[in-house]
Order: sequence, then structure tokens, then C-alpha cells
Amino acid sequence: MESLVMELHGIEVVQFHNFKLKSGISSPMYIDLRRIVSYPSLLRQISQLLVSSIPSTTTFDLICGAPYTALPIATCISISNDIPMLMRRKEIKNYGTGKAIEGVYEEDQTCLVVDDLVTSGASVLETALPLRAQGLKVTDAIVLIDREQGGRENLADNGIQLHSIIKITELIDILRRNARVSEETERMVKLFLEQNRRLSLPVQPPGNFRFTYSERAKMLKNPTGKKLFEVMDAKESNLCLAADVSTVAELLSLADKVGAEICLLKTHVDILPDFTPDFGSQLRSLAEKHNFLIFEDRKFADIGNTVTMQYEGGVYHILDWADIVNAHIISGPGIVDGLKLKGLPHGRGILLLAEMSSSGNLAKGDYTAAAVKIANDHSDFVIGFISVNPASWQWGPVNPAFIHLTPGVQMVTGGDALGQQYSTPYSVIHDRGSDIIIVGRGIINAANPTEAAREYRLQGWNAYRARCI
Ligand code: 5BU
Repeated sequence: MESLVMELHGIEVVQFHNFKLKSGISSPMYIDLRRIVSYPSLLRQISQLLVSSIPSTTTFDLICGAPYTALPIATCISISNDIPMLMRRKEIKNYGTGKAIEGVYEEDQTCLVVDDLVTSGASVLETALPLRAQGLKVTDAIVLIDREQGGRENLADNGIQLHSIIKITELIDILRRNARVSEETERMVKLFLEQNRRLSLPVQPPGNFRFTYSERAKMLKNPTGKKLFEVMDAKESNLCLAADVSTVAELLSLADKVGAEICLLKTHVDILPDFTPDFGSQLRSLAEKHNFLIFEDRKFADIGNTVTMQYEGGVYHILDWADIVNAHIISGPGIVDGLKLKGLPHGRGILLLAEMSSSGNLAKGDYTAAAVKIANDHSDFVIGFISVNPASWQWGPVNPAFIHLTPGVQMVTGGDALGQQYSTPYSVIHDRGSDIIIVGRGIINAANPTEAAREYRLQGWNAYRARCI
């Protein structure tokens, strides 16, 4: 260990001046392990040390180096120990496969993360989370240097055990013993470490910002939720049309005209005076023709037993034709149990109303948090939420395995005379972290609804692409 530390100091991997770190804090010491690519024997030595530091109780199928510094280290470990490797992309492309993880793997395999050095643990997590998003297990990480600034604890909080070769205080002690640093430098560095002992992880953007729709399709258990993300990806559309027109004839004609632009068509079947029992099959054939899903905005709100009958029976037989319905949670989780009883055997999904777009509505704070809790408890059937500003939710990163749909969208902000409040597609998708814009009058009342739908689709899609970069 001693000779390794001396060697790292000798090639200026460890330097002692004042440096401004990425976080903005000024540090009296800087460690730049990128330099080791110029010293192959050192790279080999470090790789071997890392492998030997893995406890025999830790088992894994694959390794993945955190980009970029740890990529050569992981490669070295991979080839000398015959362990298959994965690579995480730092930038996800919007063209080609758009994958965050490159390489061959199966769900439930375990992947060990390799990094050069850990400070707060953010870099290890940035690699671990996309791996987990692909269904891989990440339970351990190995690093050369632990800067002892909270990384070990922060990773443990996220279910990852950190294994390090050398702690920064040990490194300083070795350098001091060998007269490579002055007493004064040692004191400065130790003071700095003392004052920055538990760095918190940088605030993560909501979970749904980090992944593409196609990646998130794999995270959902519910087949309808999966399909919705797949359709969005295939059609490059995150537009849902709120088809609030006055007759079935108008609705079907509109669905046929804008079908190519939308991923989802939302109905209020109880506003159609000319409803007939073949409405469902007519709409479903258009849905098949244009590859969109159907969402009946029924807003169930009763007790579990009543909603089973409302969902399946009555005049409308919603269960027969709507892929997705939604529910208030005012009556408690029994409403989800009731709808699930009927819907899940048909592969249907539901959305919970976590927030609403109208002014003065009561769906906020604890109510929204309760909707999230119920969704988590029923993630086989609940595919997501009607939400307005999921990026502002205070109880941890938004789970990327849920879809967010936001109504109250027009090209310009404002509202109507009855409390509706509008935001723009860009602010809904890019700033507030929602996934689907629901647009009604912005399209229906346009001179050319097909053109308007196309414009909304492009704005919604561009906002999504901008947030993926
Ligand atoms: P608009 O014409 O774009 O304002 O239509 C919005 C649609 O979304 C309309 O069908 C409403 O019933 C629906 N909606 C909403 O506006 N706000 C909400 O919070 C919910 C649904 Br939930």
C-alpha cells in the first residue's frame, strides 16, 4: 500500500494546492486518477488490488465502471478476471438505440460498480440507478480511494455497500510519514476533511427525468402501462387528446383525423348524447388503426364494491373498451382493490388523481402523498397519476415506474371562466417532470385540429427530448 501511495504521489495523482471542487467548495487537496491510463503497470496493479478487496461473500455476475475514470480500471478487471462488463452512457442519445446501459445482461443479474474514488457517493449512484432501472441488482461498489466525506453512509442509505482500498486519512498519513507533505499541509487537509465530513448527495432531478420512455416501459409491471410508454416511444408522441366533443360521430371523426399524432385518447363517455353500445368497438378499431390507447376520464370516487359495478356494468361497459380509467382516492385504497378486481384480469391499468389542474382544488400535500402511497402498494395495477407538478413533490424522487399525465395544457398560459388553469407543453414536460400533456380545447377549438395536434405533439416531444439531454 505504502509504495502504491508513493507512486500515485510521484505521478501527481495526489496534489496539494487549493482547488475549487465541482460542488464549489475549495479543497486543499486534489486527486486526479485519470492520469493512471498513462502508466499501464500501475493500472494493472490497481485493478488487481480492487479485485482482491472484494469480500468472498460478495457475489456478482457483471461489473460496470463509473464513467469516465473508472472505465479503464473496469476494463482491466474484466479482461484479467474474465468477468463480463457493462458500460453506462453519460449522455443518452435521442437517436439510435438510446440506451443508457451498453452490453449484454439479464434481469436479476448482480452488477458490481467500480469507481476510482468516492466523495459523496453521487458518481457511484449515477451508475447504480440506471443499472437498477434495467432490472439489475446493485449491492456493492469497489473504489480505490474513500475520501471519507459521507460516500460510505450515503451509499449505504441507498442499499450499496462500499469497499475501498485506502481511506484518505491513511493516504495522508503515509505521505506524511515519508515526508512528502509538510505538517502544515497535513493539518490543513485533516481540518478540511473534518469540516466536510458528511457531504449530502446533490439533489437528484426527479427519477422520471433521467430515463427515456422506452427505458421506463421496462420498469412497469402493468401491461397497459408498458404499452403506453412503448406507443409514446414508437410514435414520438406524448400527447393525449381530451376528446370533449358533443357527439359520438364528432368524436370518431376527430379520433380518425388526429389519431396519428396522439398516444392516448381521453373520453368523457357520459357527455355523448348519441352513445350506442357499439361505441366501444368503433373507437377501439380506430385505436388499432392509429396505434393509440383509450383513457376514459371517469374519475371513480365511490367505495370498492360500487366502483366494480360502475366500471363493468351500467350503460357504458367501460371495462370492455377503455384501456385506462382514473380514480379519486377520497374513499381510500378500497377503490383501487375494487377496480383491480375487474380490470387486472383484462390487463387494464388505472391512474390515480394525485393533483388537479383547476384552481382551489384540494388535491395537494398529504392528499397527494397518500395517492403515491396507494400507487406504490398497487403497482401491478396503478400505472401512474394525474398530476400537475410532480417535480415539486417533496417526498423523494419521483418514481420513474409511474406515468404522469397533466391536464390544463395550452400553448399560452391562462385559464377559462370556470377555474381551469393552463400551462404550456414545455413547462409541463420539461420543468414539471410530467410525461403526457392532455389537451382538449387547445386542439378541438383550433381552426385545423389536425395541424394543432401535430404542433402540440412536436412541442411536447421536443420538451421531453430537451430534458433527456
Ligand atoms: P381542456 O379543454 O384542455 O381544458 O380539457 C381538459 C380535460 O382534462 C377535460 O376533459 C377535463 O375533464 C380534464 N381534466 C382537467 O382539466 N383537470 C383535471 O384536473 C382532470 C381532468 Br383530473
